Amino acid sequence: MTALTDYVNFEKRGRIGMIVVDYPPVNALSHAVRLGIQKGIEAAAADDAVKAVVLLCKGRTFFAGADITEFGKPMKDPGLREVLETVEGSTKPVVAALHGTALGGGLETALACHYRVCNPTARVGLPEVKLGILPGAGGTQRLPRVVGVERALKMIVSGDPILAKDGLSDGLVDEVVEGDLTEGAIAFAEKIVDEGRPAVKISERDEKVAAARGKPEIFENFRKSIARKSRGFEAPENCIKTVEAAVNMPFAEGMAEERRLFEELYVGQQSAAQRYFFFAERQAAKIPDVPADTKRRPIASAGIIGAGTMGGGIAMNFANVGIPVTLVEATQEALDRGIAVIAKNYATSVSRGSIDQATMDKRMAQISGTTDYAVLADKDIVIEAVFEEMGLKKEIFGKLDKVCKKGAILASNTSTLDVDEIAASTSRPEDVIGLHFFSPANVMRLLEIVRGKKTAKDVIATSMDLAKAIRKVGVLVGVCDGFVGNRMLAARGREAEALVLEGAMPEDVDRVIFDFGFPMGPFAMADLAGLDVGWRIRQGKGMTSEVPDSLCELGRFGQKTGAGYYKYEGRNAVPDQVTRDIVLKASKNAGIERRSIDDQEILERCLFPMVNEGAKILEEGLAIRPSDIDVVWVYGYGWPVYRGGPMFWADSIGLDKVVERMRSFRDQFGDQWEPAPLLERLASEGKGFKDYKG
Ligand code: 3H9
Repeated sequence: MTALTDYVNFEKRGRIGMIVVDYPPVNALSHAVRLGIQKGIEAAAADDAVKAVVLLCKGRTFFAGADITEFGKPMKDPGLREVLETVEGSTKPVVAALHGTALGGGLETALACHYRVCNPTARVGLPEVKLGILPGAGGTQRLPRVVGVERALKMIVSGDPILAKDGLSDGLVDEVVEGDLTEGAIAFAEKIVDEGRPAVKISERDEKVAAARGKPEIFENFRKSIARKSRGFEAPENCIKTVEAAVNMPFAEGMAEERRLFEELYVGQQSAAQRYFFFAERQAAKIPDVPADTKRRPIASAGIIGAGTMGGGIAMNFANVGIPVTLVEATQEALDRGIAVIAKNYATSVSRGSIDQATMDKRMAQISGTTDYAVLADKDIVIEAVFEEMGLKKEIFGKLDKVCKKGAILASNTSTLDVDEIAASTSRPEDVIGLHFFSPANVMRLLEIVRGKKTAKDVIATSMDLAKAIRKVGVLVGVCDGFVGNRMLAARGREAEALVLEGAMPEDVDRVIFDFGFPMGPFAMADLAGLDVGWRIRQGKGMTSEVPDSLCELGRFGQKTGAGYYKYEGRNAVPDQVTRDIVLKASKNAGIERRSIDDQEILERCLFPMVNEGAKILEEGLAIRPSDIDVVWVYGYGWPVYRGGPMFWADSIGLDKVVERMRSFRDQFGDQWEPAPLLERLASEGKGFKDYKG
């Protein structure tokens, strides 16, 4: 065995040379790894006894891609493109042995090899688009030559991986190894040598790209099919252009075009934001005072109180990953209704082809229902998902305290209420935590995990793991009104309403927020959530807000009643004269002379209060880091990931500029615009939230 670099060794097994990479945790293609691969190919070339080469990785995966931590710094030679040129240029056949997830530069490396074998669970994909870039080491030119243009487009533009073995018939892999992968790869290499098979270069294949030549409609149709989903993103269009280049240009020119389009994205703001977000998401899982090795409580069964929209959606998350879940309702009728809604949701997925009937049946079989709390006695976790009323929640937690076994996690899906007060209605506040799901709970990725004053560390650690297990992204937050997400949303909502009183119409505000990249603006969102919810909360607090109150008094509760701020033609929101009249009257009643408000002011007045509220949340220690707030907003509210999140976005503007604008708004509109001390301080020191250390 020869060490080529710190992480790459060269070994020989008879006629087969082996380049063995071991760079935990995911064998990212860092400088030392790239150099090692290159040296390995050179070592094989120099050794007459070596007739073929196997490239394999130790640990949990084949290369997971380029080393993202090297991005944004000067790239040290050799670059991945050069290394892969060396690999493909080897006259001795190179066999890649795939396991785990061969992603991005990892799959590109495999495609530069002359043959590929995999184990049955290996997955391959080009997820670069999710980082705001495109595969920049030949992936866009080689993949279409293997799997065909349409399939390659789908893989490159969605970034979603596929099972490697599903590419067997296309030659994406040449053999699936059922037993030991290393032995299987060596045996395959031996076979190639025995049969005298050549070093096959994918770059020299033309058949599959030629099939799409002269058919621009393939690309036009594809563009149309992704238009809605890719709105605002720059990378998907560049990805498509690279595949067009693969079809219309010789390989070398296509590679140059790939490089040009890659560079264009790589130096852009969107890619900086998306790369930041990649690490932000992973960072959120780390809780400074909860050690990584904290012993978890086992979660093998769950109970949900309330089979309404939230309860049903939450139950689906458990059923989807095979955890049996029991719904508890006050009446049999409500229970039947709730379970019927779940069945209908799954049936829709079946009719859309996203799951098959057998999967639906398997998931439904995990879901049971009862009206009897006693059934909760043996559940590992119980999540309360009834409506937002403290009295009711306390009563339920009192009951759970009596019924649930020792060590069970007692969670509330509250979106605003004081988790400590709820916990105090039990004799075991250390077992109580907030698990705030976002609607629709079976779809939205965010889970705000609300830590009470007494919540035990193992309950926190278990909840963070649970989030991952049910395919959510958990963010730990502290107790305050609305927690992180809804508290910042309220700040935006207040200003949106003020803008409407001053001169904008709801559709003006919504358009600006939509164009910024959100899926919808605050008023369309309020219509979707139901205006009656806020109305009831205001009534409870003795508060009024003329425009939404007037809409509710007319029975306009939003989409579900066919009208709210907008009237609805199907799901289409149409601006409505009734709303306009209410708005004009409200302005008049408030003694406001309406004025024309430009888009920039709308944007800043909606989003700067969120940044300010975020700063206060950090000061109060209710979020661990600014990037956690960004994760909440991207996964919970559809903040466009290509703008990183509110805190990253504020940094990208410059906090000094944000503060300056806020001061001018303060002079115009009052003290609610006073910048938070943390924001002031960072701005005056020329820093950003990125420099905040808690
Ligand atoms: C690319 O390839 C560009 C080329 O086309 C062109 C070049 C010219 N680099 O996610 P996990 C870290 S772009 C550096 O928690 P899992 C991650 O931060 C790349 N670090 O594990 C974390 O660190 P920590 C295209 C990376 O099991 C740790 O590894 N490839 C990289 O849930 C564990 O990660 C991608 O976009 C990386 N490439 O999931 C793939 N990847 O422990 C990105 C991970 O300090 N990676 N880390 O928090 C993934 O999708 C997942 O990590 C993976 C494992 C599925 C591999």
